[in-house]
Amino acid sequence: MKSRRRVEGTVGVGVIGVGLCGREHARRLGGGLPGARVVAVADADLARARAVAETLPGARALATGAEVIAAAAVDAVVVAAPGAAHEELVLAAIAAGKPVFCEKPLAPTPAACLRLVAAETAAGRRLVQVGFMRRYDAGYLALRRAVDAGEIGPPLLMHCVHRNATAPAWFTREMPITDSAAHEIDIVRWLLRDEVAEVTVIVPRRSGHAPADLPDPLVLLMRTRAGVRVDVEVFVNCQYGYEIRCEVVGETGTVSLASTADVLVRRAGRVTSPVAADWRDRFAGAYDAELAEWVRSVRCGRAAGPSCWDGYAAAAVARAACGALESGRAADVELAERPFLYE
Ligand code: ISE
Repeated sequence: MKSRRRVEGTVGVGVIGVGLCGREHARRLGGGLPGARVVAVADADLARARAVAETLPGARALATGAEVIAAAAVDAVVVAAPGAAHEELVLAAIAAGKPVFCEKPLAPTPAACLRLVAAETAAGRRLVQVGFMRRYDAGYLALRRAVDAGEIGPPLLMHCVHRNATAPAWFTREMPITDSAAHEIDIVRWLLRDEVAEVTVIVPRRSGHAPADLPDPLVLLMRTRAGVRVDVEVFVNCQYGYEIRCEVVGETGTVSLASTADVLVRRAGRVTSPVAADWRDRFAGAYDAELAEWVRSVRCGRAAGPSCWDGYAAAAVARAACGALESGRAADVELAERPFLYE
């Protein structure tokens, strides 16, 4: 294994892609997160890159992601461009020996993810952290600790709900799976320390608030290698807000995420509590924690958190689920052999 490259002092970060997600990462890294500062920003829309760079002292807008990766002041890279661009950018960062934080999905197909796994394996050290931020959420962490401690006995079932108020107009037929349920797929693997072996997709009557070509809501039914059954409701046009639920049923009890609202309001004969507007709101603490860990890992030269392999495994399950959506039948999930780097 090759020696690690540490970064002395403040990490100079280059952010590629400053749409919704990238802009949030840039804001966090450029303002207040200790040990990092944003030195370069790129976006397919140069005006947008310039506008974001202006809000970050010391950052400049560059025309392309390749320029960001090559810039001498850039020690590490955030890739938050659209998924189709990830492979090329992450490969370039690996080739330059620069650590990368890559938003999910790691790449659009399992084959593309495997090429990244191969490049990282050839480099001899982990350089990539994938943005599965839920692993840093206080609720999910507590849930995993309870399962690990045997508090509910061996897990048997898992029930998950993933609801968004509305999906963007560009949401494709597969995106409720590849973009939204991708988080639950990762959480199932991480929480149960197991792999998904089979997946089926059930499509109920379509909501009148969903576009005609979007199967919304839908339900993913997964079976893990150990035989745990997982159901995930994905409803990306639920209208009322952003809601995430998760319950693990074990042999002697259950453990679930508690409500994340801070207050209950009693008024005019009702008890109410607020619902998050979207994931930036619901998972704000998780985003802070994942980037803090990334910066720490860059400084000590050892990548941590969700790996390229995790990105690949999630993509493999999502691909099988997309097949199941079209066929209406259960699809097996085949995984490649896991390289030693990810043991
Ligand atoms: C979005 O891309 C995310 O990553 C959010 O966390 C998720 O809840 C949403 O459904 C996705 O579209």
